[in-house]
Amino acid sequence: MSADLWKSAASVLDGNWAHDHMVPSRRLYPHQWSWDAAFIAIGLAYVNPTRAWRDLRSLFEAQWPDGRVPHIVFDPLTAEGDYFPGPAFWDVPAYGNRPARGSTGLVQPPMHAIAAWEVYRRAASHGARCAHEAGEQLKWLYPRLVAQQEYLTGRRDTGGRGLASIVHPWESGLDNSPSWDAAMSGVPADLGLLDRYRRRDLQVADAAHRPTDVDYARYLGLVINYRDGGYEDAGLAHRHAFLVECPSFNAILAAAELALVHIAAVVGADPMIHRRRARRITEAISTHLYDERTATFRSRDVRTGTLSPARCVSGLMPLLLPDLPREQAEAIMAEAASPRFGLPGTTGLPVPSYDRTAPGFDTLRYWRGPIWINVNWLLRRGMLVHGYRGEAEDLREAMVRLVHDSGHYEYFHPETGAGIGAPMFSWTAALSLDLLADRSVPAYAKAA
Ligand code: 9WN
Repeated sequence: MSADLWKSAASVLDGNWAHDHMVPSRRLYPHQWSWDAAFIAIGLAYVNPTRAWRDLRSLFEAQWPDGRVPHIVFDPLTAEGDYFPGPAFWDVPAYGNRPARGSTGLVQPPMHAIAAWEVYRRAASHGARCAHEAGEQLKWLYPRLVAQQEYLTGRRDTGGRGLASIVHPWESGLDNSPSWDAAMSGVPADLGLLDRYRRRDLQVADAAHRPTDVDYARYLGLVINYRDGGYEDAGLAHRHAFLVECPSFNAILAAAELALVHIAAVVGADPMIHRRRARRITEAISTHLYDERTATFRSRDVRTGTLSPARCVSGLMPLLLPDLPREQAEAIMAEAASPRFGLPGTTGLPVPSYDRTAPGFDTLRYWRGPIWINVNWLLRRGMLVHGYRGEAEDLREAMVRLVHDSGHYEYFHPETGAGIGAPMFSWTAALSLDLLADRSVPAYAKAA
C-alpha cells in the first residue's frame, strides 16, 4: 500500500508543478496559494527539495513591503477568467519590483516557518553538504519569515489582545467554516454583486459543496471594502465588518515562532526572541479563546467580543503549542475523542471539519463537515507535541488509509470516506508523503 501511495502522490506533485510554483489543483485553483505552498513544501522535500525551496521562494518574492504574504500569487500565464476573484478584481497596485495585479491583499495562516524548518530538517539528514545548501535557503527566508510574523502580530492585532485578527474568512484557510457564521451574519450581503461578477467555482465544482450565494456575496463585499481602503489595516475596527481571532490561525502563528527558534539558531540570529513571542501568543490564545464552560477553543469576534458558538476543527489546533496548560491540552483531546469529532479509534476516519452532532453538520459542503488532510496533519503534530503517541499513530494510519483508498482528493466525505472536491490535490499528496516517510516528533515537543 505504501509504495502505491508514494508513487501516486509524487505523480500528483509532478503534474501540478507550473514553471516556478505548485498549483493546489489545475482546474479549481490555477495559481499559487500561500498556506498550500507550505504544506506542499513539506512533502516535496522528500521527492524534489529543489522545488520545495523554489515554491517557498516564489511565494516570498511576492511578499508586500509591510511584511504580508499574499494568500494568492497570481500566475501571469493563467487567464483572468480561469479563477474568480482574479487579478482584476483584487486590483493590487505594483509594489517593490512586482507588477500591479500580481497578488491578492489577504493573507493565510503563516505555516511557512514550520515548512521551511521541516524541509531543512529533511535536507540536513542527508549530510553536511545538503545541510549547508539548505542553510543558505534558510538565510534568505529568515528575515522574510520574521517580517511576516511582525505584520501579523503588529498591524493585525486589531483587538489589542496579542492575537492576529483575520479580516476575511478566506484568511483562515478554513473558508466556509461555521466558525464564522455568527460574525458573518453582521456582514451585509449584496446579492447584486453576483449579477455583476460570475462565480467561477460553480462552473468547475458541485454547488452543493461550495459556499452559498449569500455567503459568497458577503465574501466579495469584504474584499471590496478592504481593497477600497487600500488594503490598509489602521482603523479597521471602525470600518470593517469582519474581524475575528481564530484559534487555528493563532496557534499556527505561535507554532511558527517555535520553528523560528530553530531557524534562528541555524542562521546565527537570536532564538530567544521567538521563544518569548511563542509564549506570549500561546498565553493570549489560552486566555482569550478558551471557553471555560464548554472546555473548548472558539474564535472570537473582535467587534462584539463574543466567542463563536460553533465547535469546529479549528478549536483543536492549539494542541500544536507545547506551553498550553495541561488541562487545556487534555480538553482538546477529550473533544477530539468525543462523538463530535470521533478520533479514528471510533470511526476509523480522521476527524471532520465540524462537529458531527451539530444540526448544521454537512457531509458535502466544504469546511462544514468533510475531512481535510492538512488539519488532521496538524492535529497529529499536536498529539506528538504533547506525547499522545498512540493516538497520533492511529491518526497517521487513518489518514494514509483514507488517501490510499479514496485518492488524493481535496477533502473527503466524513461518513463514507469518499473523495470529494478537486481530485489530484497537491497538499493531500504532499502530506501523504510526509505521513508515509516521517514518524518523527517535532523538535519542540515536550519530553515524554
Ligand atoms: C479561496 C487553495 C485554497 C485553500 C483554502 C481552501 C480554498 C479558496 C477557494 O482553496 O480556498 O482561497 O476558492 O475556496 O478553503 O484553504 O488554501 O487550495
